[in-house]
Amino acid sequence: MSLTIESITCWLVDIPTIRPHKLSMATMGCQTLTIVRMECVQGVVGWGEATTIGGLSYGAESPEGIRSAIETYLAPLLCGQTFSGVASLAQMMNASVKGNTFAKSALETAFLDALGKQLNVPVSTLLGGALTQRLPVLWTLASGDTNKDIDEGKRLLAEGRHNTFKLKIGAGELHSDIRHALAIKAALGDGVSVRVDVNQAWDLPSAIKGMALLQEGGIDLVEQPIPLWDTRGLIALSQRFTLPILADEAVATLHDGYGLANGGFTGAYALKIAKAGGPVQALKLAHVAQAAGVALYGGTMLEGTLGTVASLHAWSTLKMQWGTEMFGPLLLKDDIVANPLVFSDGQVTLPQGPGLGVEIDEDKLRYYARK
Ligand code: MUC
Ligand code: MG
Repeated sequence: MSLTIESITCWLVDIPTIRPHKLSMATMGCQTLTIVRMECVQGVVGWGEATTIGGLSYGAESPEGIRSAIETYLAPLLCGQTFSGVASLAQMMNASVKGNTFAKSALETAFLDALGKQLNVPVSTLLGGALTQRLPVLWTLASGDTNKDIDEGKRLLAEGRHNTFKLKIGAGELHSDIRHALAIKAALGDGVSVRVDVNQAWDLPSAIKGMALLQEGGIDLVEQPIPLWDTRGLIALSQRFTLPILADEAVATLHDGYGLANGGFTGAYALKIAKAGGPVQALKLAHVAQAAGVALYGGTMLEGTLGTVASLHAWSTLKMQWGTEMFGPLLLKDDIVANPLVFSDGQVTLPQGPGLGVEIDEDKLRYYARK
């Protein structure tokens, strides 16, 4: 079984968010999905997606840069070539294109979707087989206003949609950010897990102060408190506090995961298909973490349904000690799919059809595509 890639088409799709989403480095009012359509000579079509957050403020690839890398370099490289699977696809992309893992992730996803359709199996089957059909999903409270976040959290708890929350801090002064987090924790109650993501905003002394207060206030997990380059600091923090650390920006590939674990990091890794270069590449990092006894968490770059489902197929093959945050589609006012994901009881259901199991609404794709 193999697939020959005939053509690759790329769109930038801009979709407004349901409310401003405030992170330490940017406030989002819109998300841009870089959508890829991969047509194969065998008659199957695969779809993939890459997203980042806040233009170039979060990561090294912008939506426009992802599209350019695909159209200028990766599509000409891959079109006309035959691949027996993701291993040879990744080998060819990596031999000619350094980095650009977001662009590679969209292409690896599209290839997996096409291969699953050709073989009439879900992508999860290609990745080892799903251990579960429903995965836990938290929600991020990040309106930028403590009372609005409390109201939103209480409403989602009452609706039963989520029972775990992540807060975005780091944009404000340390003590006011801590007050914000602890006020939300106190309002939502003891039975509700509340975590914070600092998105690299603190230096090491601030992180030591902040983590002591967060630990005492009952916060369950602190994500990427210090800059991604400070791996020594992250390891030291992970050994100093009982409050666990989730490494996000600091751990993109299996090599990062190996380095941190080898240096003595305890805690968890946020897996993201975009950071690693695709679902299969993210699973390589997961397996390094498993070998080192580091816990796992299913992370998002706030993808729409396509990227979220691609991630879910990969995460479904793993035991995720810290659950997932695959809520991206719920943050968007609309999407380009005909069959939206089903979220309920703090969980999301993995689509069952061949490939990703996602049907594209091409009218919506045309409507939202950047002209
Ligand atoms: C991040 O750094 O984790 C994930 C959830 C969310 O609200 O933002 C993203 C980015
Ligand atoms: Mg994060």
